[in-house]
Amino acid sequence: MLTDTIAAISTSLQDGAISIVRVSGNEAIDIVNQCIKKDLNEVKSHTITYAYFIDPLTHDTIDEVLISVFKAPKTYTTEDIVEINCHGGKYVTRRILNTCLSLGARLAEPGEFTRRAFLNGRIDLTQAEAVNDIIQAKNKASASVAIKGIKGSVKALLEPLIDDLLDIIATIEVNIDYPEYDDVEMLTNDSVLPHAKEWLKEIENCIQKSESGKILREGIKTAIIGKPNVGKSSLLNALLEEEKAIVTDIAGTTRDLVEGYIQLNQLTLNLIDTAGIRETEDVVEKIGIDRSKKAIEEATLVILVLDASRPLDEQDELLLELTQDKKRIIVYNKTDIAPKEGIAISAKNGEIQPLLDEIERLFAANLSLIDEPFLNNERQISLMRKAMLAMKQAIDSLEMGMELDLVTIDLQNAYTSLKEILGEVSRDDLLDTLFSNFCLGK
Ligand SMILES: Nc1nc2c(ncn2[C@@H]2O[C@H](COP(=O)(O)OP(=O)(O)OP(=O)(O)O)[C@@H](O)[C@H]2O)c(=O)[nH]1
Ligand SMILES: [Mg+2]
Repeated sequence: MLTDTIAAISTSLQDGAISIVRVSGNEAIDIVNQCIKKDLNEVKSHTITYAYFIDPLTHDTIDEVLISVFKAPKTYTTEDIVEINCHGGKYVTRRILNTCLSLGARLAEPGEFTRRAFLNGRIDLTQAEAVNDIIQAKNKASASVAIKGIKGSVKALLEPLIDDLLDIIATIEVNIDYPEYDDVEMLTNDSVLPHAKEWLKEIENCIQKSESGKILREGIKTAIIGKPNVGKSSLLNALLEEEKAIVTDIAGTTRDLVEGYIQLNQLTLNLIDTAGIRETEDVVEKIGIDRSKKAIEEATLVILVLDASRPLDEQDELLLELTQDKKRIIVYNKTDIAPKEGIAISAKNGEIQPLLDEIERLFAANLSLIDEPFLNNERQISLMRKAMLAMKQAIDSLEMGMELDLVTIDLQNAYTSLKEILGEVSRDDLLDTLFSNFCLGK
């Protein structure tokens, strides 16, 4: 599969100033050579050549193009790559692609260029993932994590651990296989145990940081809750600075979840306005309330809105109780008509700064993590958790005085999980799923 030449449109397919058709593989230069009056074999690598792109069958001139030539091995895929920059019309771009296909290139699958970069060993799997992350990045934090990922931050983070582990595993194996070999240190449970404990600490620390980093990248799931009419929808609108949710003085206005997202400096909030929670006979409202309860469960942050102009009642108390184990902010709304101590806002007048300050304060610790290396996605984190379990198992076995040749099985498992993060042990079906999320031409 890796020997054929692939082609795809690498820019998004709409009329624009420039589009790029990318061709990668052994035949890339020969294929494009058939469409221009110049010889790309003669041009220096990593240079741009001006040409007319001609359909070799009909001899029609299709477009005036700039052709970038990247000769193996220092290229994105490590193969020869030719990129044709054409005028960005859909018709012309497609025609250039189709000409390359008719000359023997195969249409690339989504992510196939990056997959080749990985399979050809130029990047590890976490770097390949980061390529997709940078395309998907919605805020400064996710973009900055992604670019670090592309530079190989995860590999740099894991390599010392992987090397140490391998070192001990190898030594144990030598001890077992060549007991007479006295050049190599003789390990015992007591000498391995402190290492294993240290590794476990590093692994746990890494998981914890990675979880906190996830919030920065993906945004904070924030549910606005409160009993009917306290001003939840007004608050959502004030946060979004638009009249997204309907606001009335009728209790039970919001019956479904209304969503929106905002950017607070470096934090992204994925907001959900919920139906006011109270006991009700109304079927539609009941469904809305069930959803609100679910929204509380799923939220990372709960903003509990209380009405400052009315005394707290048992519904407020119930909500205070329902949310007590969540990361939450209790705000008093309508303080324009009833001043109040605490986080006091007036959603109606757009006076919500105290709430914004509190959100930033709550997540300051996450923000300070931004410059530290951590794992970049659920796939990586769950493999790290596997490594953690294996390491705990190893520690248990060591403490129970099991033979070292049994303990190495756990150490090996931890080692394999770490290698799997980098894609050095990988399964084809997993790779298929991973790369199918990529854009065409990437
Ligand atoms: N004075 C004052 N009135 C407010 C404020 N915020 C909201 N209101 C009013 O309170 C009423 C209810 O506001 P909503 O935003 O619809 O309240 P809600 O919590 O979404 O209500 P439900 O969707 O029914 O649960 C409306 O009449 C708003 O104009 C505020 O800060 N001050
Ligand atoms: Mg509402």
